[in-house]
Amino acid sequence: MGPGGRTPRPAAASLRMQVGSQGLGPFAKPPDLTPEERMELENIRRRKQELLVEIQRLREELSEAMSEVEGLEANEGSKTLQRNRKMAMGRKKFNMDPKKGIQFLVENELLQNTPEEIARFLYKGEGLNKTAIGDYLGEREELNLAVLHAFVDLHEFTDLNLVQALRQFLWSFRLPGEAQKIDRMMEAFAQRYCLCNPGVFQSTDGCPTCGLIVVPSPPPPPPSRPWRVPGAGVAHWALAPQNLYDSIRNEPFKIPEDDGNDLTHTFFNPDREGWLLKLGGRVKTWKRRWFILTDNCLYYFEYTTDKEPRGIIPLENLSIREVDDPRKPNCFELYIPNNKGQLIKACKTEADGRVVEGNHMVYRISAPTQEEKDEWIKSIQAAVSVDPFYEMLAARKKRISVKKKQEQP
Ligand code: 4IP
Repeated sequence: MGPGGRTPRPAAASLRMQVGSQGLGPFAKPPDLTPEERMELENIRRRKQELLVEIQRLREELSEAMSEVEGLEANEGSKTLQRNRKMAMGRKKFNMDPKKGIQFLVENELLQNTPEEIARFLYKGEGLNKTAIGDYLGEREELNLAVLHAFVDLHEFTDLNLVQALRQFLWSFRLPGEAQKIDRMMEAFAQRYCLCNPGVFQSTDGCPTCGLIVVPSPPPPPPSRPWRVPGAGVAHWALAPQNLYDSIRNEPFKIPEDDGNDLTHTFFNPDREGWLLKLGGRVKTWKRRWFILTDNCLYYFEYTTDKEPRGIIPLENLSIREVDDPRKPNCFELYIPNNKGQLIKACKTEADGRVVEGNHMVYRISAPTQEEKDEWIKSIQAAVSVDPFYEMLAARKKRISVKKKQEQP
């Protein structure tokens, strides 16, 4: 028995019972408590009060942190937006006056003022007019000459025959009209071609580039005797006359013109575009294709100047992942999550012009650099996750949380 003849019981347990049965509100009838219990009750009330104050302080801190984060995000978002706007402005300026455009981009810290970086910017060519690129590369100033060489070095001509290499080169810009400029560019091309294909010519003089450029239509059938170019070394398969002849006959060597109707205009302002290597579906060959990401679809073309895409991959229901490939670097794949043997819905144009369904379980793609791979993955992920319903929900959620915060005392 305890004092007053009452059975002692643990104070906390007794309080829990009383709290449970009567509550401890200000108007609750004071229960019949021992002095220790009263003291403990007082302590609990004080502690409760302290906790409430602490909770309030934490709420305020949290809300401050949240608005700081939101502010930062909004700031980041507007910085990116501003940067993109300036970039678009720089491209427009470049298309009107290449030198001023580059100057603008450099001054606004959107481009580093080195021949390599400028060359990379021109080679990517996003939103740039190819005539303007050609004009810039043809200039005689020291910087332009260095950019020209860095630009040519970005082309990979290994194991291409001369016509294929020249086609690739001439599709990356429009050749200016001035003879001296053409000479400089062809000289740079010949140097690069010889470097990528050692042994094909003894010197760049032997590389008959200009001869090919002036060929307006398929040349006459080649003579049966071995083909010799003045100054050239031992005849090489890449220059076998039949090979060159066939290549030009199959696709006349026409230098593309800026007809104001190329893809830059048709696929206006795409999310991303650039050269990538794509692995075939059934037949596993790697093809270099010009990819354009726009409207939640990935289009690929043989040349940047093609009017029709070779293939179209709608990105709906697809996911993207990085993969290692033993043959190609910087690979990623488009795939169907939880795939049970389906093919990806896509279409492509066969060589005979028929449009058929694609044969891919996955699209394996290799980017030229790690950086470009990351950029493609980011852009495709962003394109895939843009769902109007999701966007609407997210906006609604945000509105509700802001309202709640405002209502809080
Ligand atoms: C082709 O190999 C190309 O890689 C095609 O790519 C590819 O079609 C074909 O895939 C593949 O057989 P060859 O040119 O060596 O025959 P592209 O159309 O870009 O030229 P995809 O569907 O990748 O476009 P299959 O699935 O048709 O075999």
